[in-house]
Amino acid sequence: MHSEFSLDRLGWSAFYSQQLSLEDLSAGYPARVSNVQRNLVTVLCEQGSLDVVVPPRLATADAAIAVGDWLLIEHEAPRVLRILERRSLVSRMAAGVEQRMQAIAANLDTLFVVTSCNDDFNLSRLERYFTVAKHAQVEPVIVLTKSDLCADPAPFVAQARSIAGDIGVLALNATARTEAEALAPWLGRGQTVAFVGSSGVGKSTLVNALVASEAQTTSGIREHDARGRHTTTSRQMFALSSGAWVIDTPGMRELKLGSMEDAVSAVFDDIETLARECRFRDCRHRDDAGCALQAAVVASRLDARRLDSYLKLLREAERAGQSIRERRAIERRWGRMHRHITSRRGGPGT
Ligand SMILES: Nc1nc2c(ncn2[C@@H]2O[C@H](COP(=O)(O)OP(=O)(O)OP(=O)(O)O)[C@@H](O)[C@H]2O)c(=O)[nH]1
Ligand SMILES: [Mg+2]
Ligand SMILES: [Zn+2]
Repeated sequence: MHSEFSLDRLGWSAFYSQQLSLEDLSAGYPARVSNVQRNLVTVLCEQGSLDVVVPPRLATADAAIAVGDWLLIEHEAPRVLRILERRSLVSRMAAGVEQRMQAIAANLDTLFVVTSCNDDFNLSRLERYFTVAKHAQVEPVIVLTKSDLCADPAPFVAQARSIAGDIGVLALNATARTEAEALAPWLGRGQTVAFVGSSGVGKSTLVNALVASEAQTTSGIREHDARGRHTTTSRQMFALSSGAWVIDTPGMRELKLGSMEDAVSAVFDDIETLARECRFRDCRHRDDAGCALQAAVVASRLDARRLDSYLKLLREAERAGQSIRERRAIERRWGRMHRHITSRRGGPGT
């Protein structure tokens, strides 16, 4: 592995440099996050690679540090001063009751949504990924792996294209190094891409194929699980000789939407256009009288699956917004109470 990287090689641009004042630069230097494991963050910078400490206020924030992030690191000690504003951020609602946003990868140009030509293939799940990519302002590309394991990948490609609009769709055998070359148009110098999708679809296989020339770099990607499978356990960024950066991520069982109603609307603009014809403005598009969407389903002009997927994602995004607002209100109340108590004690925080 290279021991040092120029800022330019790391993907630095004017967008980031204009965020730093002279004061910032006398306090610290920029570095890019290549690996995140709980509170341990590895960064790459002009001096090489180092592990840095994340202060609690940054570790527990909504959408805390993600692989691909640019950080300002203190000159004096390996400590994070702040996260630079992101060009793009792929995030989801954290699993569990926490109601926090979890950052998946930052400053991406392309999101490779990986699924395989088998049971994993699911149109509604692809629409979910498109929504997350739209919200993140990152271009999604669908990669259908295991083309070699199915009799004919063409029907999978056709189905994916039917919902993809102008999104790219590729089918390939990820275990054949030469086939990964189909991704080259997205892997130019300074580009950052990430692979996301369910466990076992071939994300690491693709990353391995792309970084094949730097063999020892790839050995860190995989760890055996109890069943002897190589399953990815952390998000990690690798350099390609083309000058691009690729991020491998662990398989996701659930990609829960955050508050992103606008992204849902954009992904399903065909449905939203049609919905203007509904008789009532507050139509729920279920069994309401005069619903243009239900009529379109009956007339086979709209897929019932696509309508369900739209309604489900819209409700999920609305609920996420609601629960995030509720959580923040609770935190504000606790914050006020805390300040009140410390001020009565004559402590700080008044
Ligand atoms: N035949 C064939 N096998 C593939 C293909 N893609 C992946 N595999 C195999 O599928 C298995 C899982 O691949 P991985 O690359 O580890 O899957 P992953 O998406 O990284 O999985 P997680 O790290 O658990 O999220 C491996 O045994 C691969 O060799 C493909 O296109 N064709
Ligand atoms: Mg993997
Ligand atoms: Zn309706």
